[in-house]
Amino acid sequence: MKRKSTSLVIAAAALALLASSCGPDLAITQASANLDNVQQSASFAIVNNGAKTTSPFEIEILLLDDAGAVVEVAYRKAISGLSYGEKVALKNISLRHLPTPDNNCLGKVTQVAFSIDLQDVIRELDESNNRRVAEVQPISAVCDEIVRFEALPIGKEFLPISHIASDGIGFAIRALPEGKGFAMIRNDLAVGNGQAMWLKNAWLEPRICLPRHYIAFDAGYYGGNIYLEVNGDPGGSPYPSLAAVDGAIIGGVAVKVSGHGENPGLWQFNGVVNSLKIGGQELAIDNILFWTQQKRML
Ligand SMILES: [Ca+2]
Ligand SMILES: [Ca+2]
Ligand SMILES: [Ca+2]
Repeated sequence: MKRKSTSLVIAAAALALLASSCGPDLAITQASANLDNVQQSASFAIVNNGAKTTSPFEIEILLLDDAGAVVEVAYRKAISGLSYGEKVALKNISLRHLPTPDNNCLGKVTQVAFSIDLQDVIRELDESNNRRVAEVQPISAVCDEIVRFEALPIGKEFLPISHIASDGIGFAIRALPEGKGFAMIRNDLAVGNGQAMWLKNAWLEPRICLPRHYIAFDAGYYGGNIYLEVNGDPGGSPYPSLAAVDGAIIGGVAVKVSGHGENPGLWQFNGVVNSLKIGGQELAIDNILFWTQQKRML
């Protein structure tokens, strides 16, 4: 009995070896989604387990409802090809730009589907390992106060003191003590989606006229000092690093921060915010959520 199972294992291994010598096999090694009231992001990692390099192909993330219907195409990327054993890992892809009143703030999304080579342009040894589905809880947050910075001109330097507006929220740009400050809209950063706000020795001050109970945004820290002022309290500003800020209570508001330039994260302000200023020497920001409901988020 034991000999038989051993020979079966050997035969299977030989078949696998033979098969792997014949072509590529793209496979998903990680697929996860944070899709809730606070975080909307996904991580996706793939590998080529076959012996041949692939030609270009696409990867895709779809948001689906209970019936499997597509609510939004969340992400699509062309991969130029993978050689044997080569991996691609995409961490914390932001989906924070997607909830809109038109799609019911993604309130019907219960599944996130990750696919490789959906058009099947690559002939693979195994076509059955190219899709994974993660279950998620539907979002119950309102989404009409997200600042996406998509309508502001790219590349223009907003010098202190400038006043700009995006998605119905006004902002003042002010100078940090380090001087020669400006803010600029860029579309060449991994932070957020599309256009993002780049702070170079500058404060970004949203004009808040009603108290907010939670504020969060995508962020990438590229170095230098971080300045914060919440409800008039500067806390320990300037903070020399993300670690120095994370977990701070400033103006009675709990602050959590993460995310460097190449691996963006989320900054969260949990508590009653009547005024907020965010200052960075090299800091990118996008998809700012201003939450008005009196509901604990964390
Ligand atoms: Ca495959
Ligand atoms: Ca295929
Ligand atoms: Ca944006």
